[in-house]
Amino acid sequence: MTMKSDFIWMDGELVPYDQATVHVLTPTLHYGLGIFEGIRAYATPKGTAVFRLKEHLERFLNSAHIFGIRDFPYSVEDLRQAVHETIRRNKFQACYIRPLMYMEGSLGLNLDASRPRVSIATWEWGAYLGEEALEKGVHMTVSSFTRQHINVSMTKAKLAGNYVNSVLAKTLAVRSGYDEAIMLDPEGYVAECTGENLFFVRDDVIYTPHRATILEGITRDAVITLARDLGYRVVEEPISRDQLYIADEVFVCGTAAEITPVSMIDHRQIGAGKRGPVAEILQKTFFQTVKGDGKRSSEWLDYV
Ligand code: PPE
Repeated sequence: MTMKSDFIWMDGELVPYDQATVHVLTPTLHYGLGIFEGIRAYATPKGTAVFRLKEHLERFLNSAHIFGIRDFPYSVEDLRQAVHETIRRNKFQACYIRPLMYMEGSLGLNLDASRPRVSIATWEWGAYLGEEALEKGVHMTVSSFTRQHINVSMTKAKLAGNYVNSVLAKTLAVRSGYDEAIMLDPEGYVAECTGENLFFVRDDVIYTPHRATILEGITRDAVITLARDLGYRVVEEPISRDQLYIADEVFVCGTAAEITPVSMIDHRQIGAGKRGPVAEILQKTFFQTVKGDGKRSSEWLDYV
């Protein structure tokens, strides 16, 4: 993956890619004091459209609020215009969008010692777990690392520092030969993956962990909505790892991962060991929607 683009938006200005730098003493580099978003824009017959841009930017501001940032300098509408401008100037038809809030000022563990700055980068990003994975599915393992306790960090905020936990789990999983890690919450229930939310299907009912310990994924919300539109019953409740082992299907979703089936968990085949019919219809409906040809497209697409 190359993350190259012509320009990166930095506090109101489009800066050439090579000049979009920060100082080594930026507090964010030392303490992980950052907030980010991951958003995708898709090519549609009516031009480039950003998927659920408003919801992503609202979550960005909510993350700052949870973290305790006072006087955040931009509104959702300011950032929406900035995202549009960044995509237009980079001439992307489809891209990934990465807004980042980082702190500038003195080093110090008091958040009030520094002030928030915002950048928005865009790049072309293909299938997160590989193109083949969308059809064949991936092999996951249940991580020995526990997802953060809700009073250790705060999972509703997309805090940069929270991702150390994800990096530990993902790196160990990949070095051990798996594609991705499933993380359990401190009580031992299934929470989410390192960068995706998780679903399973049993007897045509779709299950997903309730919101308490997870990032409230916007793709997760889209999958629940599309599944209900298709007539499926979707249940949000505590889930144990062995429920996954005996599921008919397991799949994960996220902005980067879109909808990716899981074929094996901890060397146990899941269902038929490939993409199942529920994941397939949801993938089809999801891709139709983001490309402008779904019942929910007008509600969820923001044309650039
Ligand atoms: N859980 C986690 C921990 C997570 O990071 C993501 C997104 C999700 C769930 C799904 O949320 P949503 O994108 O709103 O559906 N992960 C982002 C970062 C991935 C990365 O490797 O960086 C993403 O998909 O953009």
